[in-house]
Amino acid sequence: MNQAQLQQMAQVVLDQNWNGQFTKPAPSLYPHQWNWDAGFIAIGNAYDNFGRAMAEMRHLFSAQWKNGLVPQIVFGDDPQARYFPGPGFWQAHRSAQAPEHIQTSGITMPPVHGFVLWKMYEVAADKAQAKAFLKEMYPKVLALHRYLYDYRDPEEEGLVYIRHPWEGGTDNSPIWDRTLSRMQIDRDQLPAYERKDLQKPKAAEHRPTQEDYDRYVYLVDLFRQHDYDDQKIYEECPFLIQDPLFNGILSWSNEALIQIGSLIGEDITEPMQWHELTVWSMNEKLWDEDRGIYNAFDLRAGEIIPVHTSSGLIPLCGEVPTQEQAEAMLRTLESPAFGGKDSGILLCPTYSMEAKDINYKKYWRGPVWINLNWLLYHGLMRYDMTEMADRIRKHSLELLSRHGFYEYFDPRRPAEGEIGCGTDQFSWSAALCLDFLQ
Ligand code: 9YW
Repeated sequence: MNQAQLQQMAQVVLDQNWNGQFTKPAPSLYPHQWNWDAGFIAIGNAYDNFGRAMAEMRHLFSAQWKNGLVPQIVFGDDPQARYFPGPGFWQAHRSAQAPEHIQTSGITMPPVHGFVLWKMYEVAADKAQAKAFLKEMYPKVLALHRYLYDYRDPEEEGLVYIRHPWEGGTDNSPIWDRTLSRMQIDRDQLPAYERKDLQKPKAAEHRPTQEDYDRYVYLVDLFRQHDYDDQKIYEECPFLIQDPLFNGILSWSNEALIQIGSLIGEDITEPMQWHELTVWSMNEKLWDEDRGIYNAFDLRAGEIIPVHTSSGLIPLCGEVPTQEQAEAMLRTLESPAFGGKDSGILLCPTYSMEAKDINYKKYWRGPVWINLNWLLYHGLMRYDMTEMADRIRKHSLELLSRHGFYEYFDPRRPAEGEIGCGTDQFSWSAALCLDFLQ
């Protein structure tokens, strides 16, 4: 398939998943608007459909909570939509902070919006229109970051915690295993629930387990019992994790807020302070000198989580590491753990291939995800590591053009069995393909 054909097919996926208000991440599995998906999708649309990219971001931020939180899911009104947990389970209206006119979940997601807006501006054909859009959105993204620093950084370290695996965007990442396993769940005490994500038996095998879902549900139930009060949740929640992917993305978006604020003549004192503190703390607290990667930190247990996943390499995109640290990260990427050099695998597995429990088909526990590849690509480019960046781009395009716009991929190029996994027609795979093709 040539580039023009691939581009056209990616566009078809985005068109088909657009419902007039927002782009569904996938036609049936994910029928609502998801937070970080919306950002990646807006980047893909910015090239040929700037109006839709703006509409996507406006729809997401129309559901921003009064305290600044931008929800993980904004629910659409399609009565056919089948997804658990729906608005009735979240009961976000228990919080006085939730918007009245639209239904949302009660958690957030990695704050991609700052760099998404900057990227949209960079590619915009009509700069005056794009600048006006930045002016409109800047205070909203600023309010989101302010929420994160005010409510999710209790020790004022500049490191934001997530309180649910879904907030991290990497639902069943091995990073969470230990924290989740400490949670003793009494199934009789859990609210009754029915999963809707197991309709397709093959894909169902790769999805998070029942034990995972019990814990996801337990946490949502805890949040709603506390009416989504951040302070009370902080006091009670067994899952409080400072994740390098979330904080690396936050750093990139802080930087973008500084760029945007400077361009439109806004005060940039806050993003400058945030940026400095977050970068400093990530290097002080999360950097693993021996292994050349960033770790996560379990705030509840007070301990480092030394689990080797590609999330620990994402801080490259926020220019968190020094040149020397970045070179150590490149060596990590080239090592047998991630197979970046001549190993024959497709980059980049999400979990160390040296881990005993890597599973190349299981969601966030091994497979390649296009959004993480895209973040890594940009991170490497920031340090002029063009050879590895190009390899990641090339591998991403090989996967997409040979196998389709799947949700995630088996990196081993297996002769038998599926390489494309999860749902197909996955929006961010198509959107970021369009960006990779530019
Ligand atoms: C779920 C929509 C979302 C992504 C997440 C991904 C998955 C939802 O789908 O979570 O029900 O599993 O893990 O990152 O935003 O694409």
